[in-house]
Amino acid sequence: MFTSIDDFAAEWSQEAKMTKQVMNLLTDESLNQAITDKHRTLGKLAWHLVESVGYMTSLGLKFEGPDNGEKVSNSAVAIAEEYERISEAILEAVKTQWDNESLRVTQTVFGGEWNNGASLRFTIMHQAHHRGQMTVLMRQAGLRIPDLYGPNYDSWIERGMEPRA
Ligand code: NI
Repeated sequence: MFTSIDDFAAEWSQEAKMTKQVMNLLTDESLNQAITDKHRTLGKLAWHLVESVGYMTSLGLKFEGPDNGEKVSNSAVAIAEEYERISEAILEAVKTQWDNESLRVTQTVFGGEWNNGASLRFTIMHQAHHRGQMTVLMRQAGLRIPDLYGPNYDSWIERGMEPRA
């Protein structure tokens, strides 16, 4: 959990930057990539990262929610733009509407009692979880993936190194 708004702001900025890198590499065609037809497509996962931060309004934060999903969720560029907007909107909302004391306030979230600092931690972990799923589907769709927490297969090769199996 977070006990400091500044700590959240720093970490969210880093994480959102990585998510933007991923979103910016999506193509319209790749949005239909799925492991099986029973699972979420790459486009649905990307849109989920935009839409799901909307739950933070139930914590009392005020910011403009995602644009109509129907309209934008078929366009990789539109998803990336909407992600950029909403990721900045929630950062601004947390920085201006909460303080370090607010992070200790407990609220009911998804049926459990979470303090707001834990909700912010959840928001980051949830995003990292789905972003990881996205990179697998991107690979399957033939897209290049960015280095996130370390080099990937392609960047090992570009550096003249043996990719780690
Ligand atoms: Ni989710």
